[in-house]
Amino acid sequence: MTDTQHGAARTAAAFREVFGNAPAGVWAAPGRVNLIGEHTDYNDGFVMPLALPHTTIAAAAPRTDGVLRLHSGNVKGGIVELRTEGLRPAPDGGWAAYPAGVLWAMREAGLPVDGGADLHFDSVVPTGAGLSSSAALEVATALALNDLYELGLDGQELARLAQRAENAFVGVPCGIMDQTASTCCTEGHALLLDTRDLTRRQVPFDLAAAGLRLLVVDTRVQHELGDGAYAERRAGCERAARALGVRALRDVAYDDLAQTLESLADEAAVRPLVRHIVTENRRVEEVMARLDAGDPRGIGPLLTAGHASLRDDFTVSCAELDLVVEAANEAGALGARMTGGGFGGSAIVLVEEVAADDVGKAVTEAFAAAGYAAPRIFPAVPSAGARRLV
Ligand code: GAF
Repeated sequence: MTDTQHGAARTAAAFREVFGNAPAGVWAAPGRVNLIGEHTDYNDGFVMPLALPHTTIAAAAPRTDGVLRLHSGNVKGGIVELRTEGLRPAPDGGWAAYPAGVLWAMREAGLPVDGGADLHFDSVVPTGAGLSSSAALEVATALALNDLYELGLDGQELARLAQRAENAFVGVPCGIMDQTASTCCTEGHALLLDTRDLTRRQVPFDLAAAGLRLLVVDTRVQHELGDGAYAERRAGCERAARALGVRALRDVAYDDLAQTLESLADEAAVRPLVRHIVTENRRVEEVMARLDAGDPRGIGPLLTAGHASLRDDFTVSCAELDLVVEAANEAGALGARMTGGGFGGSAIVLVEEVAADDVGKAVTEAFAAAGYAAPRIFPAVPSAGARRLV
């Protein structure tokens, strides 16, 4: 039995214990890291995430009485019981707001899910680590309801509903990257997504074959997207787009950047935000070009440049993330950057496979010397997107 099969059996058994009957099915949805293209997804730009092997597993059964019962193996507090008709967006709804929000978004879209469901979740996606545990929980729910109610929605449609749940029900103004990564990534690939028209390209990303490894370094600094700083960056980008008379910052041409920044005389505060988004979209294109040219090592400096831009222009890094990048590069990494929303969470480090242990050790030592708690380090193996297990 594989780990995932074990996980499915365990989650199904837990469902039986909690709800007293067998689930109708078991589904898994992964967390992600983003290779490049950060904070571009709410600017109609480009992103390139890959799914992690870490998943949230949902065991579920349909109901007919309009009740939604939610239970998590990761959270104390027992069963959360709600009425599907009574669901209303409410701040501070706790973990249950994510799955409840998905059912709410489906009802809002006119989908026939009124009967409700019983859902039990088990997750190994680290929470608060910038690895999209929220999206994994939403997508596992969406996939389960899609099958239980035979809705026939595809991965992108489910991702949109999951994003709507997070935006309108949970109250986090995130973009579409994390939910799409969870539904649409495939094993051995990074996913190039144009967040304007949602066209996707699966980009082969076989690091092991190239003798490389991508490390995730979880700083264990808890990141919290709902705390306002993310919304502030998003509002700043939207203000800049309005001031420039473009639909979104994606429409600012890289070659016109200097002129564009100059034209923002009355909005000097948003200049660095514009510079980050425009140069970051360019870096996604350059990473793509290097990978297409069979030069995965060549993406290293682009990752590090992306980090500098997030640190200095977008100001969403923190001391611990900066230290990962600095220590890893000093120890011989090919490149490194924070990944995800920032303000804590995780960084990714591209290394030669033979140097991976030494680089990891150097980062851990640098953390100890700075008086930080030891980071958690593991390889990011490009894995499958959300799927039915049983
Ligand atoms: C978070 C958000 F949820 C994403 O939509 C994206 O904006 C990311 O931060 C930054 O690239 O993960």
